[in-house]
Amino acid sequence: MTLDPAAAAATLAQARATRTPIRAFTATDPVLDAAWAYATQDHDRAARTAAGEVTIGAKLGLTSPAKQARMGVAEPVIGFLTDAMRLEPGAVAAALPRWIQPRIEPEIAFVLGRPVGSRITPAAARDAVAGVGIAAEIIDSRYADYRFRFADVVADNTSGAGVLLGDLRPAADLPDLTPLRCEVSVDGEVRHEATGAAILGDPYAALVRLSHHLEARGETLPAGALVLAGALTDAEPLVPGSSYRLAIEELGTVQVDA
Ligand code: OOG
Ligand code: MG
Repeated sequence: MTLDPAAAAATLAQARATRTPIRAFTATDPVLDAAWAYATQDHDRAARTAAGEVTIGAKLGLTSPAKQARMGVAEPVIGFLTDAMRLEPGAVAAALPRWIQPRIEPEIAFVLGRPVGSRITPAAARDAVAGVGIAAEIIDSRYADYRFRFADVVADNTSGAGVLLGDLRPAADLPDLTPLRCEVSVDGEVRHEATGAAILGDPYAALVRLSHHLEARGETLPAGALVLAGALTDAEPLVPGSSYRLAIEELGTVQVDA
């Protein structure tokens, strides 16, 4: 019998609470599929909601070639964001002990201007966004050494751990996000570069993809919800004492001292 999603979610919650990484579920049960994975993620979300966390939006992951190649999973994944994941850049150093193996990665963030719950076109995706900005996502896989397959990482809420949001700009001011250059520096040295096109050819394509997911699940994100389109580049480990500068042309920077 396939592993019970509720049991898997409890195992992941325990790993998170005790900062003890676990082995990927697919290592012993290779047939675990997307339905199992999202069911497990839903249990995690229900437990967090019961504990008082509020869903504030959604995140896509593995939407860029850099991330897909590095993580060995070539299929985008979708997770949820809660208010407890929002962090100010100055709070990261103090938060480090709560994570297992945190990494930081540059993202394009959207704030919805209208609800999204059914399939939309790329043009409608642009129209649905009120604000666009840079975000730094902190990921923290609950699987040892980030070794996972598609079903594992979805079950683990796509490694979600924290979100730092930069300033927002009106989306109407930036109709084309594909040429915007992104740069990630660690201690003043450039480590990663990409452009907006790294995200599925166009960051708005991530919102289109999310709309398909929401429709299939009968879920709607309200106006004001936050959406992360997925990292443009590979992530960097958060090392205590190091400083990180994530910049996207026209969108600004997020600076973090770990
Ligand atoms: C999975 C999470 C991927 C992204 O932006 O690509 C992700 C991982 O890399 O552990 O959030
Ligand atoms: Mg990410």
